[in-house]
Amino acid sequence: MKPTHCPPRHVDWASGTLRGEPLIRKTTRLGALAGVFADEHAWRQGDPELAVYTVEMFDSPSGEGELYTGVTHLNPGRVGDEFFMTRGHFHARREQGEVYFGLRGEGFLLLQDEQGQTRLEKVAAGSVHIIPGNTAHRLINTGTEILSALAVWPTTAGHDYASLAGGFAKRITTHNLQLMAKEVQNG
Ligand code: PAN
Ligand code: ZN
Repeated sequence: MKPTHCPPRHVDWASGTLRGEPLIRKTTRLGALAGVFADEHAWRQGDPELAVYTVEMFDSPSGEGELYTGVTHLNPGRVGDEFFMTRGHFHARREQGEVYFGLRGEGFLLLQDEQGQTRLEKVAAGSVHIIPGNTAHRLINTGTEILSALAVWPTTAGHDYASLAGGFAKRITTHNLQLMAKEVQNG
């Protein structure tokens, strides 16, 4: 007897494009990222409608034990001398972790614990990033192409953006074509 099967959902590994239902898509534009970039003047000069990143994810049942799967597509670009990045967050359920997989482009995953200690992991096609619980996370695109990363996380994790409203303790900028990492206080 032939095995019966359900058609699976699908990810195109090269581009991160997801196929399958139900799919949710959300684009975050420059105008929504108030307070995220250090150079407020440069941020105000930018086009508020400019797409910075899009998250595509398979919707999942909410509830303990369920998982979301989604891809973040982070465009290349800068605000002043700082690279485009996601807003970044702790999970509302602090103890819950997440796994990111680099698909294309190049950049960093910035991790920060509750004591404010930061660390950077290089993101590129094939990189695997195990984000422990109690750790805030932000993607930064330091390349010239779209940075795409697949993520899997508990549907109960939620997002706590407010705890880092003052900013992460590290910023990645460019100066004379050189990448710079700068430790900062209160963003
Ligand atoms: C990701 C992020 C996604 C967008 O799916 O939500 O990269 O970043 P912000 O939520 O910080 O805007 C994730 O980490 N989910 O938990
Ligand atoms: Zn997360």
